[in-house]
Amino acid sequence: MRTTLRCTLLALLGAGMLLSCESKKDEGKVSGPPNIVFIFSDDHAYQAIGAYGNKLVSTPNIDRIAKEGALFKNTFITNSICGPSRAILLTGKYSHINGYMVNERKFDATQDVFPELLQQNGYQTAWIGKLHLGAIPKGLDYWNVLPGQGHYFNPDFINTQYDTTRHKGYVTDIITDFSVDWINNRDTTRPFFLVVGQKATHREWQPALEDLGMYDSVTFPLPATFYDDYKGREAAAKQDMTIEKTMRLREDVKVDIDWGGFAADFEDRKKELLKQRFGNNTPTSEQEKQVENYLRNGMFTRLDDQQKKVASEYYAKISKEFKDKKLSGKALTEWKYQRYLRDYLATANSLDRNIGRILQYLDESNLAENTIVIYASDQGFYMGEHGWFDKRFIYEQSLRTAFVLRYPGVVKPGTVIDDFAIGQDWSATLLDVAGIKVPEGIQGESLLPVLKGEKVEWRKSVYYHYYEFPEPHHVYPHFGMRNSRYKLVKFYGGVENWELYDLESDPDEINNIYEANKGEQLVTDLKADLKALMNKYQDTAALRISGL
Ligand code: SGN
Ligand code: CA
Repeated sequence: MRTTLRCTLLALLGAGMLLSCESKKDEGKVSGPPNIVFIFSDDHAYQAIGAYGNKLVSTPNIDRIAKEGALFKNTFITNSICGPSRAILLTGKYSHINGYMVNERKFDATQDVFPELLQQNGYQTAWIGKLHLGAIPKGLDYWNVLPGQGHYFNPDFINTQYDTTRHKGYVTDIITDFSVDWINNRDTTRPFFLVVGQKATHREWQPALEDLGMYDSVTFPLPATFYDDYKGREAAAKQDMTIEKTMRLREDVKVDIDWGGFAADFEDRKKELLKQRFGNNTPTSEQEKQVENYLRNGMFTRLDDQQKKVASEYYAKISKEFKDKKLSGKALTEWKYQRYLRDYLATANSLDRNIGRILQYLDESNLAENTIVIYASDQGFYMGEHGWFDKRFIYEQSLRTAFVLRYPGVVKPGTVIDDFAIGQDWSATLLDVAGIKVPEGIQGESLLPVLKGEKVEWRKSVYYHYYEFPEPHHVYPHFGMRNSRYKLVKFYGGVENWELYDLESDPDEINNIYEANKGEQLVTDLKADLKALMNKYQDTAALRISGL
């Protein structure tokens, strides 16, 4: 039996000095509610993580969390884009209930969110880094957040006083610095809840300078579905998120970077980007300004001369290679794919390194024992599967997200969980962990029994509903359900068909077997399950559209 005694000297106004001893240790578990560090990244694909089976990358710190705690193999984000995922985390509710269905809207910040319950129960609460909700939710004592998507280099942050300040450096490092500082300066007599909202690995995948080129000697194998022809899948055929066509040579692949923001083709670039973002709609002057800012100030022009020197030397080599090779057709697409993965994974390297810094800080400050550390991505992401980048579809790579967690004394090291988790479960779980009753309205379940290995009745299927259309990636709205074997999907809003996959015989989801099974009992049963889920989660709009 080990005993840890944490003592804090508190200067109490008018009461002199008080010695407060926070918690006692029993059987390896510190008593009192645990601290919670929730590291939430952006677009970090589970396929890009060692613990999830990738042998070509190195993610020792995410792997460490999994090894010392639990790895969830089947966690699903039920509306696979950024803002909606964060709204799901905060509210524990589906998008149609919390109202945040598509990106770039204002989150209804008057609604209940679980950090407020933690706060009311003695926790100090903070959100640092990417939030992307257009509003600050209730229940946070402190925030220092990126405006919108934020920038990789020398990013601006908006703090609790609503002051915007530019900070020199690389965003993942800075968010980690702020996080460690906040923990360091907290009130040590109370537990804390901190979201470390990382921007990495969002498009345009700008690695930290020290990581540039780290994967250049690796040739990544093409996924089996890289040259998918989308046969039998009308919505998949109509998207705009392929490496071949959608991925930009300049901003994404970083050929011929416009370091000054005033390249001769500025007007053409502006037109192209406006089209990609706003389609055929006439953009408002605000939207036009956004795009101009993005081109002039967005990615590369923010770097100072020293940073620019390092990055431009590296990317000049890339541009030269590109020109020398005179690529076209498949060779060009495959070259873009390698470039994409190299920058994406190098960006992820800094993410993992900074997770390591947080783990190390917790170790060194004797906080590791009584702190739950969660690492999760806001959704999955395509790494060339189906020829794509981005997310949105109910298909596996974007439906499923990385989720590992360490909870010393409660979760056995090396736990692997197959049960289905959804983003809505996070709020329920963390309230449960803190000993707070989970409110009725939360649509997720506490994962604590599952984490403890208790035998419990658990969900056998998951419900999904995606909305954002047409821009930016022309993915038609759809809803559906997935169980351990089948996935049933209904597209609407222009593409009106159903899709059905047998994940056992077709894990890549390329054979839509809906038509072949339309009259069969299988479809009747799956539709009944889907209907039950729509009723359970009160998605009346989907019920109406489905005709079920
Ligand atoms: C931007 C990106 C899109 C991406 C969305 C949403 N375009 O619009 O590729 O899907 O963000 O991402 S870019 O030209 O600005 O890079 S999310 O993670 O915030 O949902
Ligand atoms: Ca995201």
